[in-house]
Amino acid sequence: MSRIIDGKAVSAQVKERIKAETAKLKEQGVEVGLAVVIVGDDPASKVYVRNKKKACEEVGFNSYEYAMPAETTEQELLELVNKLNADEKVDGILVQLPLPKHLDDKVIINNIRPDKDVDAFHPINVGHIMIGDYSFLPCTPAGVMELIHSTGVEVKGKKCVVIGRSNIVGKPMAMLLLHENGTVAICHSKTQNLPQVCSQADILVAAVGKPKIITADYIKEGAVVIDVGMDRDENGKLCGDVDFENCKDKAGFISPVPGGVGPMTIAMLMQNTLTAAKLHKGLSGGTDEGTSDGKDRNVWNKLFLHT
Ligand code: BQF
Repeated sequence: MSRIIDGKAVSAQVKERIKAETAKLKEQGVEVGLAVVIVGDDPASKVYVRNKKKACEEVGFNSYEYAMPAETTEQELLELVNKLNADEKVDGILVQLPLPKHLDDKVIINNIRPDKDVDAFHPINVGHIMIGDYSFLPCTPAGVMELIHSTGVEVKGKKCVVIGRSNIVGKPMAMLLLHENGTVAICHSKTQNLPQVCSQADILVAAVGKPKIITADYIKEGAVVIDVGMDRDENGKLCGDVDFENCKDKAGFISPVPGGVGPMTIAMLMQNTLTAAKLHKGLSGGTDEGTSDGKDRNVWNKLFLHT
């Protein structure tokens, strides 16, 4: 029998904590600002940007939206980024990806000030994550870690399999699991015997980008299954990489799509923006009182500073 992991509920708790802290900062005259830049009119990107703006309102941040036309040139976008880099009201800068084809993500990301890079995509921040010494969390992987923590299952010593090796999800995901002393394998399109490898995992994180390809034969009885997919099924309906109905009775815990990882990604973005504001105002990164369930997870304690 499996328990369904409620990403909406966990994200609401995280946002409540951020909201309370933001209100306290406001009493001290400190405000928190996030700039959200969107280029073009990709419908999915527009939804994501709306979700981020709404979350800012919920927690009490100022949000500044910059909607640029699809024809925006690299120079124009870099000018905006430089303006935001210099703007003291802006603690975090988020450039919504993917960008239109004529724009190079890498060039844009490399020009965001690392201390405002709340997506943690700048090579400086990627390096910090690799080393395990960082202030900005990789949003989606950090959200996955929070969902795993919410199950009460400890990562230490467990077999963890991450399917997908993107710079945004798979690679940093593996690092976070490793920092918590998991034994981690990263699988991808060239992996041989994928179902057999996955079915050994105590913790399985699917970030493939193919609808419902993970079926019960990939799952170890009782495993924690986290679905990062944002796919469309044959009817055009939003679904994940995991065939939820097929897997839910075999998994011990399973996250749904929607309402699993997605809301957590947004909550972690809020967390990073708060961290950026505190760093900019010379306040500490937070208290060091440990995680929400009081368990010591070395690196995590330093990073994600629950009160
Ligand atoms: C939910 C994203 C792929 C590529 C670029 C809540 C979001 C999604 C789902 C959301 C995502 C996915 C975001 C749900 C932001 C997550 O209720 O299940 C929130 O807004 N996300 C993004 O900004 O860029 C992406 C996925």
